[in-house]
Amino acid sequence: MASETLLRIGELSRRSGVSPELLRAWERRYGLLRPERSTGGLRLYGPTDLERVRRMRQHLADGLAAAEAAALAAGPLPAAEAGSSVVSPVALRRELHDAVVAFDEHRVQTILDGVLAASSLDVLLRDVVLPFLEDLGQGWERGQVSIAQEHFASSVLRGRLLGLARGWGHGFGPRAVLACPPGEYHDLGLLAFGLALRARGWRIAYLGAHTPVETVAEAADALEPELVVLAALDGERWSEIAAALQALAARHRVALGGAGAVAAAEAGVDLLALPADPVAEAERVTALVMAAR
Ligand code: B12
Repeated sequence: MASETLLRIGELSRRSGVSPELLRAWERRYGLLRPERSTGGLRLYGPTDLERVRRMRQHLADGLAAAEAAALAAGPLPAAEAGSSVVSPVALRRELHDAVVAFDEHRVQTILDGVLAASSLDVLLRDVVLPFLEDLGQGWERGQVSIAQEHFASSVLRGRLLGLARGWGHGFGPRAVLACPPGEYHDLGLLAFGLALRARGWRIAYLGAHTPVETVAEAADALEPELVVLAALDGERWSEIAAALQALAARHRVALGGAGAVAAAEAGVDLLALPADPVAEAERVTALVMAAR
């Protein structure tokens, strides 16, 4: 197996939410995990191990005794669960779609676990989650996806992204303050942007949806971030807050993200626009800020 798909125990613990001590105990007692060894003798775990841990947790949550849960979790995995490194993003999005229309949260998490185990966060965001959300919106427009299914999908994905965001305020990298302007509740793109920045070493202060500009300004004055980003899908959001945004931009480096960003200039707000996908824009602003440092 390619070494980049193998995880050390700390990373397996982070991705699965199970402590390293408990992972070792499950490996020792039940043979749940089957790590490979690095040349230095370190245990390295693959996507199948991650999937077994996830199944173990699920069986325990369903009330099974540990030995029974481990016997089931260590059994053979269905082909699609045994690692997704050979599955295309299009196929994964189709699988996600099927899981969502069946309201199968467990399955959604399994697919995302597989992507994370087999590739990177950038791939998860850029090639799977964000295009999946767009497809979902189109399905909803065509009447193939119900509002309930759409809300279910965005809630599960939002929860998962926030889980991945745990601890993103720590560290020593450049700091970003992220928010959506008043009236804007679509924050998944902004969340993805925060994660992509975090993967590039940033510290994130996330204020989320529907945030007054004055509140963003308070946070920015307190934190002195390298970058403040407001994101909106709707280009109408800027005109009412144009003056407050310009005042903020006089004190901090401010950029606008999301599909609405390009309309800001028409509303008299002349700020750096980040209209492309969150991963590409995270790469761009990281280069900008690093060059300015
Ligand atoms: C999930 C969703 C919701 C969720 C949002 C949950 C959440 N916490 O984000 C909920 C249920 C709350 C919701 C509510 C509404 N929604 Co809605 N929603 C969607 C859906 C299905 C996905 C949105 C999404 O996250 N897409 C993923 C993003 C990342 O993709 P994107 O917006 O195309 O962004 C691209 C780039 O702009 C960039 N990007 C996006 N954000 C950012 C941020 C930064 C910093 C950067 C750098 C880049 C970046 O990345 C993307 C990939 O390139 C879309 C369908 C769609 N086609 O997008 C409808 C959609 C956006 N919603 C729509 C509507 C109409 C609404 C409601 C008005 C419905 C209602 N009647 O209540 C409300 C409005 C709420 C509000 N005032 O904001 C319309 C918007 C039409 C329009 N252009 O104005 C859409 C397009 C559905 C449709 N086809 O009609 N929605």
